[in-house]
Amino acid sequence: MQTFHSEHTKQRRALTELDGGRLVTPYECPERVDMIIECVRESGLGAVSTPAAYGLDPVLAVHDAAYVRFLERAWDDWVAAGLAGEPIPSIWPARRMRGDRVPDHIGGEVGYYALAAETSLCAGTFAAAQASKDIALSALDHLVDTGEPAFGLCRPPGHHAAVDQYGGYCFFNNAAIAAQRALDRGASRVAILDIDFHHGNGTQDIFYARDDVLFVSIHGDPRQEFPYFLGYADETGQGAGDGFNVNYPLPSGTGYPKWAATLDHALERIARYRADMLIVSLGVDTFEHDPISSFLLKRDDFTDCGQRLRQADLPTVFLMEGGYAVADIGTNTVNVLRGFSRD
Ligand code: OKP
Ligand code: ZN
Repeated sequence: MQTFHSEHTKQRRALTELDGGRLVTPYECPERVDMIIECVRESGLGAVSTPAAYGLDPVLAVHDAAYVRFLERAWDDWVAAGLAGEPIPSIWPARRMRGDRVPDHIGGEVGYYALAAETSLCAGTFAAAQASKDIALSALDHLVDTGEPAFGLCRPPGHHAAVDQYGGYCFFNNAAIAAQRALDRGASRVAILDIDFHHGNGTQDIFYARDDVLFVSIHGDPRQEFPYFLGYADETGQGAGDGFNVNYPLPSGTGYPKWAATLDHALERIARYRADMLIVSLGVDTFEHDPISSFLLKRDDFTDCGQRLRQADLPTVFLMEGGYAVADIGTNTVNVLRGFSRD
Protein backbone atom coordinates (compact mmCIF):
# COMPACT_ATOMS: atom_id res chain seq x y z
CA MET A 1 0.00 0.00 0.00
CA GLN A 2 1.35 3.39 -1.02
CA THR A 3 1.28 6.29 1.47
CA PHE A 4 0.94 9.95 0.53
CA HIS A 5 2.54 12.43 2.91
CA SER A 6 3.59 16.09 2.87
CA GLU A 7 5.58 18.18 5.32
CA HIS A 8 3.34 21.12 4.33
CA THR A 9 0.57 19.65 6.49
CA LYS A 10 2.64 20.86 9.43
CA GLN A 11 2.24 24.51 8.41
CA ARG A 12 -0.83 24.53 10.61
CA ARG A 13 0.55 25.03 14.09
CA ALA A 14 -2.18 26.79 16.05
CA LEU A 15 -1.29 27.93 19.55
CA THR A 16 -4.72 27.67 21.11
CA GLU A 17 -7.73 25.37 21.44
CA LEU A 18 -10.72 26.25 23.59
CA ASP A 19 -11.09 23.21 25.85
CA GLY A 20 -13.44 23.22 28.81
CA GLY A 21 -13.14 26.99 29.26
CA ARG A 22 -9.34 27.11 28.98
CA LEU A 23 -7.02 27.77 26.08
CA VAL A 24 -4.77 24.73 25.69
CA THR A 25 -2.21 23.60 23.13
CA PRO A 26 -4.29 21.92 20.39
CA TYR A 27 -4.78 18.15 20.53
CA GLU A 28 -4.66 18.19 16.73
CA CYS A 29 -0.93 18.93 16.51
CA PRO A 30 1.72 18.52 13.76
CA GLU A 31 3.54 15.86 15.80
CA ARG A 32 0.70 13.47 14.93
CA VAL A 33 1.99 13.34 11.37
CA ASP A 34 5.60 12.72 12.49
CA MET A 35 4.52 9.79 14.63
CA ILE A 36 2.44 8.19 11.87
CA ILE A 37 4.97 8.58 9.06
CA GLU A 38 7.72 7.16 11.26
CA CYS A 39 5.65 4.02 11.88
CA VAL A 40 4.69 3.76 8.21
CA ARG A 41 8.38 3.88 7.23
CA GLU A 42 9.36 1.27 9.83
CA SER A 43 6.48 -1.04 8.96
CA GLY A 44 7.45 -1.96 5.40
CA LEU A 45 3.89 -1.08 4.35
CA GLY A 46 5.10 0.33 1.04
CA ALA A 47 6.43 3.45 -0.65
CA VAL A 48 5.88 6.97 0.68
CA SER A 49 5.16 9.61 -1.98
CA THR A 50 4.68 13.36 -2.13
CA PRO A 51 1.26 14.51 -3.38
CA ALA A 52 0.65 16.39 -6.63
CA ALA A 53 -0.82 19.93 -6.55
CA TYR A 54 -4.47 20.05 -7.65
CA GLY A 55 -5.38 23.68 -6.97
CA LEU A 56 -8.77 24.69 -5.64
CA ASP A 57 -11.15 23.35 -8.32
CA PRO A 58 -11.68 19.98 -6.56
CA VAL A 59 -12.34 21.88 -3.31
CA LEU A 60 -14.89 24.13 -5.01
CA ALA A 61 -16.66 21.00 -6.30
CA VAL A 62 -17.95 20.32 -2.77
CA HIS A 63 -17.42 23.56 -0.78
CA ASP A 64 -18.98 27.03 -1.07
CA ALA A 65 -16.73 29.49 -2.95
CA ALA A 66 -17.18 32.35 -0.45
CA TYR A 67 -16.28 29.94 2.38
CA VAL A 68 -13.04 28.93 0.65
CA ARG A 69 -12.14 32.60 0.02
CA PHE A 70 -12.87 33.33 3.68
CA LEU A 71 -10.47 30.61 4.86
CA GLU A 72 -7.78 32.00 2.56
CA ARG A 73 -7.93 35.53 4.02
CA ALA A 74 -9.26 35.01 7.56
CA TRP A 75 -5.92 35.14 9.36
CA ASP A 76 -4.77 38.29 7.54
CA ASP A 77 -8.12 40.00 8.14
CA TRP A 78 -7.98 39.15 11.85
CA VAL A 79 -4.50 40.63 12.17
CA ALA A 80 -5.47 43.69 10.08
CA ALA A 81 -8.45 44.28 12.39
CA GLY A 82 -5.95 44.64 15.24
CA LEU A 83 -7.21 41.57 17.08
CA ALA A 84 -4.71 39.82 19.31
CA GLY A 85 -4.60 36.06 19.67
CA GLU A 86 -6.01 33.54 17.20
CA PRO A 87 -9.41 33.79 15.47
CA ILE A 88 -12.14 32.13 17.56
CA PRO A 89 -15.85 32.93 17.10
CA SER A 90 -17.68 34.53 19.99
CA ILE A 91 -21.14 34.79 18.39
CA TRP A 92 -23.09 32.69 15.87
CA PRO A 93 -26.31 33.11 13.87
CA ALA A 94 -28.16 31.21 16.60
CA ARG A 95 -31.86 30.29 16.48
CA ARG A 96 -34.07 33.18 15.26
CA MET A 97 -31.06 35.36 14.32
CA ARG A 98 -30.21 36.13 10.68
CA GLY A 99 -28.42 33.15 9.15
CA ASP A 100 -28.77 34.58 5.64
CA ARG A 101 -26.39 37.55 6.00
CA VAL A 102 -22.60 37.31 6.04
CA PRO A 103 -21.26 40.20 8.12
CA ASP A 104 -18.43 42.37 6.80
CA HIS A 105 -16.29 42.29 9.94
CA ILE A 106 -13.97 39.35 10.57
CA GLY A 107 -15.39 38.99 14.11
CA GLY A 108 -18.80 38.22 12.60
CA GLU A 109 -17.48 36.24 9.66
CA VAL A 110 -15.80 33.65 11.90
CA GLY A 111 -19.14 33.15 13.65
CA TYR A 112 -20.85 32.71 10.28
CA TYR A 113 -18.34 30.16 8.98
CA ALA A 114 -17.39 28.25 12.16
CA LEU A 115 -19.56 25.42 13.47
CA ALA A 116 -17.61 25.14 16.74
CA ALA A 117 -15.26 27.29 18.81
CA GLU A 118 -12.44 24.91 19.73
CA THR A 119 -10.68 25.31 16.37
CA SER A 120 -8.53 28.46 16.20
CA LEU A 121 -7.28 29.68 12.84
CA CYS A 122 -3.58 30.51 12.34
CA ALA A 123 -1.22 31.73 9.63
CA GLY A 124 -0.53 28.30 8.09
CA THR A 125 -4.01 26.84 8.25
CA PHE A 126 -4.99 27.41 4.62
CA ALA A 127 -1.67 26.05 3.28
CA ALA A 128 -1.96 22.94 5.46
CA ALA A 129 -5.58 22.38 4.43
CA GLN A 130 -4.48 22.59 0.79
CA ALA A 131 -1.71 20.03 1.37
CA SER A 132 -4.22 17.78 3.14
CA LYS A 133 -6.68 17.71 0.24
CA ASP A 134 -3.79 17.22 -2.24
CA ILE A 135 -2.83 14.12 -0.25
CA ALA A 136 -6.41 12.81 -0.40
CA LEU A 137 -6.64 13.47 -4.14
CA SER A 138 -3.26 11.86 -4.84
CA ALA A 139 -4.25 8.76 -2.87
CA LEU A 140 -7.54 8.57 -4.78
CA ASP A 141 -5.79 8.96 -8.14
CA HIS A 142 -3.27 6.28 -7.18
CA LEU A 143 -6.13 3.85 -6.55
CA VAL A 144 -7.90 4.73 -9.79
CA ASP A 145 -4.69 4.59 -11.85
CA THR A 146 -3.19 1.39 -10.41
CA GLY A 147 -6.03 -0.46 -8.68
CA GLU A 148 -3.82 -0.61 -5.60
CA PRO A 149 -5.03 0.63 -2.19
CA ALA A 150 -3.58 3.86 -0.84
CA PHE A 151 -3.22 5.70 2.47
CA GLY A 152 -3.51 9.49 2.50
CA LEU A 153 -1.87 10.87 5.64
CA CYS A 154 -4.16 13.89 5.66
CA ARG A 155 -3.79 16.63 8.24
CA PRO A 156 -5.72 18.67 9.20
CA PRO A 157 -8.57 16.15 9.19
CA GLY A 158 -11.70 16.82 7.14
CA HIS A 159 -14.86 15.02 8.17
CA HIS A 160 -16.38 17.82 10.28
CA ALA A 161 -16.00 20.39 7.48
CA ALA A 162 -19.40 21.03 5.89
CA VAL A 163 -20.28 22.79 2.62
CA ASP A 164 -19.61 26.21 4.16
CA GLN A 165 -18.42 25.57 7.74
CA TYR A 166 -15.17 24.66 9.50
CA GLY A 167 -14.72 23.25 13.00
CA GLY A 168 -13.74 20.14 14.90
CA TYR A 169 -10.16 20.70 13.61
CA CYS A 170 -11.40 20.41 9.97
CA PHE A 171 -11.38 22.94 7.08
CA PHE A 172 -11.61 21.08 3.76
CA ASN A 173 -13.52 17.80 3.71
CA ASN A 174 -10.81 15.54 2.30
CA ALA A 175 -13.00 12.42 2.05
CA ALA A 176 -15.77 14.34 0.26
CA ILE A 177 -13.28 15.95 -2.12
CA ALA A 178 -11.83 12.52 -2.93
CA ALA A 179 -15.29 10.95 -3.35
CA GLN A 180 -16.32 13.66 -5.80
CA ARG A 181 -13.14 13.10 -7.80
CA ALA A 182 -13.80 9.36 -7.86
CA LEU A 183 -17.23 10.07 -9.40
CA ASP A 184 -15.68 12.53 -11.85
CA ARG A 185 -13.21 9.81 -12.87
CA GLY A 186 -15.88 7.25 -13.62
CA ALA A 187 -17.04 5.66 -10.38
CA SER A 188 -20.82 5.52 -10.06
CA ARG A 189 -21.35 4.45 -6.43
CA VAL A 190 -18.83 5.54 -3.80
CA ALA A 191 -19.12 4.48 -0.17
CA ILE A 192 -17.54 6.54 2.60
CA LEU A 193 -17.11 4.59 5.83
CA ASP A 194 -16.26 6.90 8.73
CA ILE A 195 -14.73 5.04 11.68
CA ASP A 196 -13.38 8.09 13.51
CA PHE A 197 -14.75 8.30 17.07
CA HIS A 198 -16.69 11.47 16.18
CA HIS A 199 -19.61 11.71 13.79
CA GLY A 200 -18.61 12.97 10.34
CA ASN A 201 -21.21 15.71 10.25
CA GLY A 202 -19.50 17.55 7.41
CA THR A 203 -19.41 14.53 5.09
CA GLN A 204 -23.04 13.81 5.93
CA ASP A 205 -23.93 17.44 5.16
CA ILE A 206 -22.23 17.42 1.77
CA PHE A 207 -23.88 14.23 0.48
CA TYR A 208 -27.16 14.20 2.43
CA ALA A 209 -29.42 14.64 -0.62
CA ARG A 210 -27.38 12.42 -2.97
CA ASP A 211 -27.54 8.73 -3.83
CA ASP A 212 -24.16 8.51 -5.62
CA VAL A 213 -22.27 8.59 -2.31
CA LEU A 214 -23.32 6.32 0.57
CA PHE A 215 -22.19 7.75 3.91
CA VAL A 216 -21.89 5.32 6.83
CA SER A 217 -20.55 6.42 10.22
CA ILE A 218 -19.84 4.63 13.51
CA HIS A 219 -19.34 7.13 16.32
CA GLY A 220 -19.90 8.28 19.87
CA ASP A 221 -23.59 9.02 20.49
CA PRO A 222 -24.22 12.74 19.84
CA ARG A 223 -26.35 12.84 23.00
CA GLN A 224 -23.02 12.61 24.84
CA GLU A 225 -20.30 13.53 22.37
CA PHE A 226 -19.11 16.18 19.89
CA PRO A 227 -20.58 17.32 17.50
CA TYR A 228 -23.76 16.95 19.64
CA PHE A 229 -26.15 18.35 17.01
CA LEU A 230 -25.86 15.71 14.27
CA GLY A 231 -25.17 11.98 14.04
CA TYR A 232 -28.44 10.41 15.23
CA ALA A 233 -29.65 7.12 13.76
CA ASP A 234 -32.79 8.73 12.31
CA GLU A 235 -30.75 10.88 9.90
CA THR A 236 -31.17 8.70 6.81
CA GLY A 237 -30.81 11.22 3.96
CA GLN A 238 -33.30 13.35 2.07
CA GLY A 239 -34.81 13.46 -1.41
CA ALA A 240 -32.81 11.30 -3.80
CA GLY A 241 -30.44 10.67 -0.90
CA ASP A 242 -33.07 9.06 1.32
CA GLY A 243 -31.63 5.75 2.54
CA PHE A 244 -28.06 6.67 1.63
CA ASN A 245 -26.97 8.07 5.01
CA VAL A 246 -26.44 5.57 7.82
CA ASN A 247 -25.45 6.51 11.36
CA TYR A 248 -24.46 4.04 14.08
CA PRO A 249 -24.21 6.03 17.34
CA LEU A 250 -22.71 3.99 20.19
CA PRO A 251 -22.54 4.83 23.90
CA SER A 252 -19.46 5.97 25.79
CA GLY A 253 -17.50 2.98 27.03
CA THR A 254 -18.14 0.88 23.92
CA GLY A 255 -15.50 -1.84 23.58
CA TYR A 256 -14.30 -3.80 20.57
CA PRO A 257 -16.84 -6.67 20.51
CA LYS A 258 -19.77 -4.27 20.13
CA TRP A 259 -17.81 -1.91 17.86
CA ALA A 260 -16.68 -4.74 15.55
CA ALA A 261 -20.23 -6.16 15.31
CA THR A 262 -21.35 -2.67 14.28
CA LEU A 263 -18.56 -2.51 11.70
CA ASP A 264 -19.83 -5.77 10.21
CA HIS A 265 -23.35 -4.27 9.92
CA ALA A 266 -21.85 -1.21 8.23
CA LEU A 267 -19.95 -3.40 5.76
CA GLU A 268 -23.12 -5.38 4.98
CA ARG A 269 -24.91 -2.10 4.16
CA ILE A 270 -22.02 -1.09 1.90
CA ALA A 271 -22.14 -4.49 0.14
CA ARG A 272 -25.90 -4.09 -0.49
CA TYR A 273 -25.17 -0.69 -2.06
CA ARG A 274 -22.85 -2.46 -4.51
CA ALA A 275 -20.25 0.28 -4.06
CA ASP A 276 -17.51 0.40 -6.68
CA MET A 277 -15.14 2.19 -4.33
CA LEU A 278 -14.61 2.52 -0.57
CA ILE A 279 -13.16 5.60 1.10
CA VAL A 280 -12.36 5.02 4.78
CA SER A 281 -12.33 8.10 7.00
CA LEU A 282 -9.76 6.61 9.35
CA GLY A 283 -9.71 8.05 12.84
CA VAL A 284 -7.94 6.11 15.58
CA ASP A 285 -9.46 8.19 18.40
CA THR A 286 -11.54 5.09 19.23
CA PHE A 287 -8.41 3.98 21.14
CA GLU A 288 -8.91 3.30 24.85
CA HIS A 289 -6.33 5.91 25.86
CA ASP A 290 -7.45 8.71 23.53
CA PRO A 291 -7.55 11.91 25.61
CA ILE A 292 -10.81 13.33 24.15
CA SER A 293 -12.82 10.20 23.31
CA SER A 294 -14.57 7.39 25.17
CA PHE A 295 -14.43 4.11 23.25
CA LEU A 296 -12.16 1.31 24.44
CA LEU A 297 -10.37 -0.15 21.41
CA LYS A 298 -6.95 -1.69 22.07
CA ARG A 299 -3.87 -1.70 19.84
CA ASP A 300 -4.51 -5.17 18.40
CA ASP A 301 -8.18 -4.37 17.76
CA PHE A 302 -7.03 -1.98 15.03
CA THR A 303 -5.33 -4.89 13.24
CA ASP A 304 -8.55 -6.90 13.38
CA CYS A 305 -10.44 -3.86 12.10
CA GLY A 306 -8.13 -3.70 9.07
CA GLN A 307 -8.69 -7.41 8.40
CA ARG A 308 -12.47 -6.94 8.46
CA LEU A 309 -12.22 -4.00 6.07
CA ARG A 310 -10.25 -6.22 3.68
CA GLN A 311 -13.16 -8.68 3.64
CA ALA A 312 -15.30 -6.04 1.92
CA ASP A 313 -13.12 -6.75 -1.13
CA LEU A 314 -13.42 -3.23 -2.58
CA PRO A 315 -10.92 -0.79 -4.12
CA THR A 316 -10.06 1.18 -0.98
CA VAL A 317 -8.48 4.47 0.00
CA PHE A 318 -7.74 5.29 3.65
CA LEU A 319 -7.74 8.98 4.60
CA MET A 320 -6.50 10.06 8.03
CA GLU A 321 -8.95 11.80 10.32
CA GLY A 322 -8.52 11.95 14.14
CA GLY A 323 -6.47 10.27 16.86
CA TYR A 324 -4.96 12.23 19.74
CA ALA A 325 -3.06 9.68 21.82
CA VAL A 326 0.06 10.90 20.04
CA ALA A 327 2.46 8.27 21.45
CA ASP A 328 0.26 5.47 20.07
CA ILE A 329 -1.21 7.08 16.95
CA GLY A 330 1.41 5.61 14.60
CA THR A 331 1.03 2.05 15.89
CA ASN A 332 -2.75 2.16 15.85
CA THR A 333 -2.93 3.64 12.34
CA VAL A 334 -0.38 1.23 10.86
CA ASN A 335 -2.13 -1.68 12.58
CA VAL A 336 -5.28 -0.93 10.55
CA LEU A 337 -3.29 -0.61 7.32
CA ARG A 338 -1.26 -3.77 7.91
CA GLY A 339 -4.34 -5.72 8.96
CA PHE A 340 -5.89 -4.67 5.66
CA SER A 341 -2.79 -5.54 3.61
CA ARG A 342 -2.08 -8.93 5.16
CA ASP A 343 -3.32 -11.98 3.27
C1 OKP B 1 -12.04 15.97 15.50
B1 OKP B 1 -12.01 14.59 14.84
C2 OKP B 1 -11.91 18.48 23.74
C3 OKP B 1 -13.20 18.63 22.97
C4 OKP B 1 -12.90 18.44 21.54
C5 OKP B 1 -13.66 18.70 19.32
C6 OKP B 1 -13.38 17.34 18.82
C7 OKP B 1 -12.97 17.34 17.38
C8 OKP B 1 -12.61 15.97 16.88
N1 OKP B 1 -12.08 18.90 25.07
N2 OKP B 1 -14.00 18.73 20.71
O1 OKP B 1 -11.13 13.65 15.47
O2 OKP B 1 -13.25 14.00 14.61
ZN1 ZN C 1 -12.54 12.25 15.92
